[in-house]
Amino acid sequence: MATDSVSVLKPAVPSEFDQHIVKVLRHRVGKDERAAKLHDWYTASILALRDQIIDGWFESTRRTHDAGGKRVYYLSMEFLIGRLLRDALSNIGMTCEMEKALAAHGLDLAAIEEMEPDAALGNGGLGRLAACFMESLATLDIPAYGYGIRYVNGMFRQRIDDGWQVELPETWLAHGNPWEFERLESSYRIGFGGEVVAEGDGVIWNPAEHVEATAIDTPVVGWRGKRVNTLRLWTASPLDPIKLDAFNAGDHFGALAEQVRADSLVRVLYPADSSPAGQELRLRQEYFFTAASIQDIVRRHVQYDGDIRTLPEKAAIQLNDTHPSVAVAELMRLMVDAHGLEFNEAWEICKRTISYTNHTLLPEALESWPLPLFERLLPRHMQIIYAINSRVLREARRAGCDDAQIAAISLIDESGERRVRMANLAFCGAHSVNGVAALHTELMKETVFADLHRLYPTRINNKTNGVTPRRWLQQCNPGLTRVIRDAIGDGFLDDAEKLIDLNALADDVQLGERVAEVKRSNKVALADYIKKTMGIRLDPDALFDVQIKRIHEYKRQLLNLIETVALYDQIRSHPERDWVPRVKIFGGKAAPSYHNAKLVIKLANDIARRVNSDPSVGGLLKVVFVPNYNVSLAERIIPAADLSEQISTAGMEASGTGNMKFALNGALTIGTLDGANVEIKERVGDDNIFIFGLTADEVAQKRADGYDPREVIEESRELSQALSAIASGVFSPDDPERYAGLMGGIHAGDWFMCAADFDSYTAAQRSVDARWEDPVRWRASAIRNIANVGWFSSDRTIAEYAREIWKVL
Ligand code: 26V
Repeated sequence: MATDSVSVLKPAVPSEFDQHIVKVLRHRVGKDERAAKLHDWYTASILALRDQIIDGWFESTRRTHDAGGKRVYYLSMEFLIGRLLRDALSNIGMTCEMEKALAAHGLDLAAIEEMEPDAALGNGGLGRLAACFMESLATLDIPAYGYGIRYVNGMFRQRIDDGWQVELPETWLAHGNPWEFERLESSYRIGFGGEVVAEGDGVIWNPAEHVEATAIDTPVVGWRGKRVNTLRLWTASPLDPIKLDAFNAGDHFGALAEQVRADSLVRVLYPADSSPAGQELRLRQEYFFTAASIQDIVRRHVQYDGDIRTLPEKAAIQLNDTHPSVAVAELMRLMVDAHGLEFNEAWEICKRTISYTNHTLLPEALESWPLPLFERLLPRHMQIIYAINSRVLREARRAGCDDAQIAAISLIDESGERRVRMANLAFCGAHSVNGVAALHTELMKETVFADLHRLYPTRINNKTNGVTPRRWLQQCNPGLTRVIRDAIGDGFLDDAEKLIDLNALADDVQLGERVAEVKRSNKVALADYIKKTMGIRLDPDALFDVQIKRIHEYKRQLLNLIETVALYDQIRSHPERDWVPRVKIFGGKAAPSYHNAKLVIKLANDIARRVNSDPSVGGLLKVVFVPNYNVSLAERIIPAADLSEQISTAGMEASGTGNMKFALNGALTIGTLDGANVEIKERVGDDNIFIFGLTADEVAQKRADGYDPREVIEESRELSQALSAIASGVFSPDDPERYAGLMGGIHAGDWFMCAADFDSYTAAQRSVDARWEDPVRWRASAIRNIANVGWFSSDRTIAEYAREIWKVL
């Protein structure tokens, strides 16, 4: 039988594609079939596939050029792409062909796929959103460029040593990157520092230093290969790689200083999504990639159109958060200094071209730069920002703003050491400012941007986030995709909202069984992986309860852990009860400098060690912290989840996108009314989601009223027991004081409302148990989740941006 199946796959005559792979292997990789290692085949496969993609790429560019169409430019410090092979194969419809071609050489596509390193050029949600958007832009046939930085070291690799996070550099480029093309002809000089001098009517900026930005392009294939867009990442090199005179004089390091300075710009992704990295290098990175991108956009436009004034008709520039907000000043600088436009005219063109997305309201996360640093690094931009500010503040005064309102609107924060506010700069320089979920957008209007919103009441709008159903359903969960196709046909592959047809079948017991079978086999696959990599054995029939995301206090992994301890305690005290067997799965990275987040990781591991080795819970509870959570792990874990934990303190998670991926894969959500959870609830229906806890308004009210967590803790026996167990060292006998501070924080102020929401959370967990005990209802709920979250496709999100902001659809 086995021989038969191989002979079916092994064609007598090699396919054209197979021949092409072999040719590539020989001529471009430089190996013959007999000498080739798995990695050589991996490189050859991607290069051969890339050859198939390139023609579509040229064709897409030509089409846009001929049509004189408007292009979208998505500027983002982060693109969290993950792997590309399966995505490109599946979108271009060549998965089977590749499988057959590789099988002809005794190779397995899945093994080849595993060789690809994750392109982890992002921290989390914001970067992954940019990656989903790139795919949807190509899918919707919208001409677009993504602009970012080609970091040599992306997100760090996380190792867990004795329960503690250790950060290691990730060298994703170590074996080359077969996807990319270096574009030496697309290079720009980027200046820093120096001075601004008057010249004729205008001024010129004489930077003290320069680096060269060079484009490196990666093709992005849309669904069914309709369009191939470009992800253009910048790398840096010195104008003068070695100062020979210095070298010859014996100063070998000094001779290479410029090389080192350039390298450092693209060396690492800042891993802090816990507080904006205030370092000069970060501002240099921001200006470096923004200036290169804006210059590239302007050059392309002027080359084809001849007139900078028509830029808004041909280019829509979207700023992914404030990291590229210096684009406002750079575009103004090019128009005024290089193209001789009058300031006011340039300002109107700038606003019509640029739009800005806000991704967080947390005040400590809003970027601002010390004014002296900004002025030293970007003296001309500082002047331009002052000029913009004076216009905006005069406008505000005319509109009747008082001093407090003027101070809030100002691009310069004058409250302490003076700082440049990047969010205000982006807000003022853009015609559209959007939030990423309905609740988030309303809170933007009421909180951080209240005064700017009063001045420009039509600027803020909402674009609820989405995720690409290709990667997050079809590719990561082929089993479920097959079941859905059998149930409702293929329409949902092209339009995720057609999943809605599953509603009519939600109570179909047979469909429920098929969905459950797929879920179980995904759980078996995950359990195998965890057994192999961590040595922990999981019961695939237990409820897989998953919280995977960056570790952050507002995301409340701690609430989940406290509940885990309480549950552990309950199981031990009442072994006679019918407990639902649970596996609590955690994963996520902590910013290296974020002390409490790192402590939460240690706590998860301490609890896991204790619980997993306690025979008295007898397999009813297992706790796993999966190391090095990344896109590829998400693709394994999400299809295997029964329960999705989306439990942030209400008002603090702008949207969340993991929440959408889980629901799309048939997990039920336990969550607060925060971010996009609110809209998920509206769509899946109250009966198919477990909502608990304070609302955003209640959180704000409670904080204003002077909330005292001690009262809540005293009233809840379960909570106080769990807190004191953790605080007294039950899980850290080697260092009983380890969690005293963390638990003290809950008693002292409980900013994130873990205590306040605890009882409501445990109650919701017990209703999860009750639903699990009724598999028919659980499955019907899972189907209703899948059916109703097609709206959270990034195709829908991008179509909204395209119609309402960019005006390209
Ligand atoms: C920064 C900080 C700094 C200080 C304290 C907390 C905090 C939290 C997050 C950040 C990063 C801000 C930008 C960001 O990554 N936002 C995420 O964007 C996603 C895509 O829109 C969205 O789904 C997440 O809810 C949002 O946190």
